[in-house]
Amino acid sequence: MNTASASDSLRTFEAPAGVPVVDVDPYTDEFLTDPYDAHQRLREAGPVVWIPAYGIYACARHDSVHAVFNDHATYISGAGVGLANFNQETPFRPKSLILEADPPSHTKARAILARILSPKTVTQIRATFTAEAESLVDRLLVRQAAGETIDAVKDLSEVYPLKVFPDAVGVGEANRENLLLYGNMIFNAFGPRNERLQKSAELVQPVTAWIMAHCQRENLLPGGFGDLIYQAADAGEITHAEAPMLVRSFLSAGVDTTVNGIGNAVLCLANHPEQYALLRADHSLARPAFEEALRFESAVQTFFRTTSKDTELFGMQIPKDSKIVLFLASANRDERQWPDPDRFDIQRRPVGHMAFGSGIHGCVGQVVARLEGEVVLAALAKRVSRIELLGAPKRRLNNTLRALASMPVRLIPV
Ligand code: 4IA
Repeated sequence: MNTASASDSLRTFEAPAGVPVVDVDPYTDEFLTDPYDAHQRLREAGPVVWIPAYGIYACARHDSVHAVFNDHATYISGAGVGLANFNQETPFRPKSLILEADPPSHTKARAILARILSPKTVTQIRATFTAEAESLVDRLLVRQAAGETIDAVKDLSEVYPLKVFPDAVGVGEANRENLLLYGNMIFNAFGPRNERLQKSAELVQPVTAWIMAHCQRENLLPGGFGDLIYQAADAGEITHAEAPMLVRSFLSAGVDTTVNGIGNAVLCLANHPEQYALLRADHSLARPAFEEALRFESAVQTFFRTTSKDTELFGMQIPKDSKIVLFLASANRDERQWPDPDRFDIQRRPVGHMAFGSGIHGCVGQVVARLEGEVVLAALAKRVSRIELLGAPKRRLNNTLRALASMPVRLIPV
């Protein structure tokens, strides 16, 4: 039912009485390339609307996105957080023990991941993450001085998370790029079964065995985040069969998100040189600048919930087992929430943005994600006086991620 794709263009789903209809397809190239006008249309139509092409409810305002995220008993995750309804179709992979789960099982998995990805962990890894960011930017400047053109995606925003995060998890150096192929497929799979998903699934096929192998204890270095999961299994908190599944969550959620969070942030700063100048003048703006970039160009654009019962949301009746898409990136540009929302302003403190979600499923890795973003922007601020785009950045269209394929730049050294 809900797997209708743009190719079924003649087929639409009849709107429930009283719910405003917005006739958009959030999965076309046009929408994904520049979603912001369509987001505004969705917000204008009301807090809860109907998208006939997929037969789904949608929330695009900050208040309605927040309300759904914060009522996890009514709006569940266990039926999947993408378009597919796992009550009606088989998940494409075994369900995540944390993402696609509800209390009480979610609570147990969450507690373990939250302990591993804690503020205390950040204090332990901060020096290493900072040093890696600084040495990467140094190496880029050396290569550039030798005549190379630097690509801020291929050479920076992909390289940095692929170094520090698998190091922290305890994944060996070889073939880490597989994690990017895997992430691209996972995030496409939250959308419809369109050509974009098919292509990424074909590309990931040969690396699936590598991913699954790196969820196993024997392929995880002692003391890393992955090993800590197995230690939790040794302590009886989860079973040894559950451990590789929680490691899989690190490998699914921990790379493509920060790759694009950092890529989007660098692009925002390149596009807004006066904001980069502010960062240059005050390096303590690195963290708020990353936060504002998350608001302005949210790496994760959409997530779904499924109703566990008949309910009412902002006056709209929603039947049990309905899918609701939440436009996080639209909530983050809602003029009802943010003054001048289309202005990228690193001095804004965008507390309450939805880029990490909200409520019991709010990003469990956010302290590590923020650390990565902060130290990369701070390393640039120290060594680079200006970031010049050498050509139009290219997007990597993905059903869920606001992703970049390439961004040729000149980094003007200090
Ligand atoms: C998982 C929301 C996104 C970052 C995410 C993707 C996959 C998983 C969790 C979160 O596999 O558990």
